[in-house]
Amino acid sequence: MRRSAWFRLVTVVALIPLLAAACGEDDEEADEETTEETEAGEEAEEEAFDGVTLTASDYEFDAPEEIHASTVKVRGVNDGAVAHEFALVKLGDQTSKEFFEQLDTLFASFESGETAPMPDAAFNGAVGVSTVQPGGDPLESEISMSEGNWLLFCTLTDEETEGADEGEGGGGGDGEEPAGRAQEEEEDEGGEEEGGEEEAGLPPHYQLGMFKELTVTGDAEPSPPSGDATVTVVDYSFEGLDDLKAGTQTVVGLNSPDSEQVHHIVVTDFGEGKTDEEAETQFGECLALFFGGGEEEEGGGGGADDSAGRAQEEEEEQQEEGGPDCDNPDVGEIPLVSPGYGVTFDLSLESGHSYVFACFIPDREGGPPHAIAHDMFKAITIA
Ligand SMILES: [Cu+2]
Repeated sequence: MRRSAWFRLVTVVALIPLLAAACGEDDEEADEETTEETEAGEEAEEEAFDGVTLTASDYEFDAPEEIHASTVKVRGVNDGAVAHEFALVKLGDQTSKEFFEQLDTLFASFESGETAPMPDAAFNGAVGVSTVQPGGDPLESEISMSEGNWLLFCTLTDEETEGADEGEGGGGGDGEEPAGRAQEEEEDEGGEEEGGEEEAGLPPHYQLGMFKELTVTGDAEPSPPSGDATVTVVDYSFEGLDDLKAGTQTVVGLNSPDSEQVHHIVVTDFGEGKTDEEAETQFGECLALFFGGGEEEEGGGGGADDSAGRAQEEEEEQQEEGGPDCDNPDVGEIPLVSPGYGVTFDLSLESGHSYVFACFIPDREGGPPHAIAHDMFKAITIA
């Protein structure tokens, strides 16, 4: 599971089954290998890496105080016992305290169903490195930065650690486990609505002091990183998907300087034998299933609860009737990226599979995610 609260921060709880993450066999094997490698050759690896290493532990960051960049190679290393992410924003005029107050307000707003405005700093500059599980393979990425004061922080709670809330976390694709997950999520949501005895008590790691201010020197403007292909997001569409190929590639996720909104990318594998149109239709049906077309009405107490329960019942019914299959693995993601900034991520695509690229971030003033409000999703079928 490689979801992150900073990316997901705007993703309504009910949508989580759609994003059921791919912590499949490949990932697990990779993690195991890495653990061995790490034990064997950690020193050598670190010397070979010519970028900036950001090291997370429970609950703090070790990172250089100063970075010179307009693009910089970063590596996120997790030395902790729980999962961490490496979110970065440019503070600009804000203090970190002001930023975190806005972030607290935003997180609290998900409980009410009325999404608060996005924090101002997210529009000055936002990039990052995804979640790294404890003992997991360090993630490397080339990211855009620009001159100024930046903040490195983690918004995950301890429950984002693999196995913390979902046993083996298989994601192999068979139907049983995702249904169990959906049930869990529903119960969690119910718990929060009714007084929140469980996870409502788990603080995001930045509230435990897991943040660090960094000074970035260099150019005033960010430069795009380079990779094998570039997927450009611009309010509110995806460009460049035709350049993606079967196999593993380094993809630049770039938010166009022409955008006014922040975006992210979540890539979901819709399997074999579909056309782009069929995959998009299925994705749209899943969105409708989870959001019920009534996201504005979900604010009122039991309303969200009922609607989540109803969505799940509908999903089960539809699956029995051959309706949309919404348990599709998430195979790639980039964090929140502000206009003009980019990050690279590794993406492995299979020939014949259809993949849907989507954005779940809301507009600056709040509101539903772009996938809902602006149909910000697009499918590509790999030759
Ligand atoms: Cu978006």
